[in-house]
Amino acid sequence: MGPKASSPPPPPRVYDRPWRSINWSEDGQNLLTTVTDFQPGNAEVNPLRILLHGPVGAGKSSFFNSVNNALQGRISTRALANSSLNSDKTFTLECKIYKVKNDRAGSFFPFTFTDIAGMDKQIGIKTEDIIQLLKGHISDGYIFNPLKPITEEDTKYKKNPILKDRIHCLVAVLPADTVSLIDEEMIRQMKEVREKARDLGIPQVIIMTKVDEACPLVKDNLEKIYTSKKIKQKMEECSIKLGVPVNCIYPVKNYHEENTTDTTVDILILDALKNILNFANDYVEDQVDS
Ligand SMILES: Nc1nc2c(ncn2[C@@H]2O[C@H](COP(=O)(O)OP(=O)(O)O)[C@@H](O)[C@H]2O)c(=O)[nH]1
Ligand SMILES: [Mg+2]
Repeated sequence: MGPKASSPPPPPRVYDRPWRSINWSEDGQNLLTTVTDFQPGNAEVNPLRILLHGPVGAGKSSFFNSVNNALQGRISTRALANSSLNSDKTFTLECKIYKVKNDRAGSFFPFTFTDIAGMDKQIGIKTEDIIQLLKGHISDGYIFNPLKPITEEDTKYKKNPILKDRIHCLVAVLPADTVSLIDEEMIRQMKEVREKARDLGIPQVIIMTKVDEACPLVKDNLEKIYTSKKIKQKMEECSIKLGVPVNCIYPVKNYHEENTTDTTVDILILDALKNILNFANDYVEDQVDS
């Protein structure tokens, strides 16, 4: 028997050098300090308001929980993450605002997350409702009714919102593993919200979740995230879908089944949070200047 014809080696799945630099051994503490010490530049706009939007199951609640875990240094479950994977129902249509407790200071961190139910053709929040939220018309506890348009008579409707009532950063949450499968109508709605935010000057970022599900190398070792070709490719896909530049996309792995916190997971979460806070703060300062 002669030698077997060898098939060409598979193309490498990693880049030689990471496309974003991170120091996995040192950045954790620095990031924690930066975020913990963060104070909005404008005392009248405290807390900064961050809106999470995206399809049901994208990992919005898990992202908030992950921020909470990274800042508390322990696992806690604040927002109810949906544990059923093929769930096609939203948990709630209530506009819920989440704060993170700052144990050291005995108070709350100067930002909030608004976690709304995913937009869904039948039962979710409509694009127009989200735009009202961006502009600051909707207070905490507002119950969205998909069958009934928002009315100015509702006690939770703010007729004349000011800068502090608005959303200061819009965060689109997309899952890396199934981004290709998200239905076109959902993407169209998300784009519409994003474009509206852009017209209002509100900064926008994408949190790309479930990097562990998208790339086995990353699942095995999260520190490989910025050298994985698969992850880069998924980020480009997210960028094209929503029209958000790649440098405003933060890939993360959320805490979802862990019992303890992990420095690498924390670093990615805190880095994303730090950037979101800086964008939100810049927006507020620009609005005051103009
Ligand atoms: N493997 C993995 N699963 C995740 C991640 N983020 C969220 N999940 C899971 O995805 C499901 C939906 O997450 P959830 O936060 O409820 O999504 P939401 O509907 O956008 O709030 C849950 O089962 C989570 O445990 C992640 O980064 N990696
Ligand atoms: Mg949720």
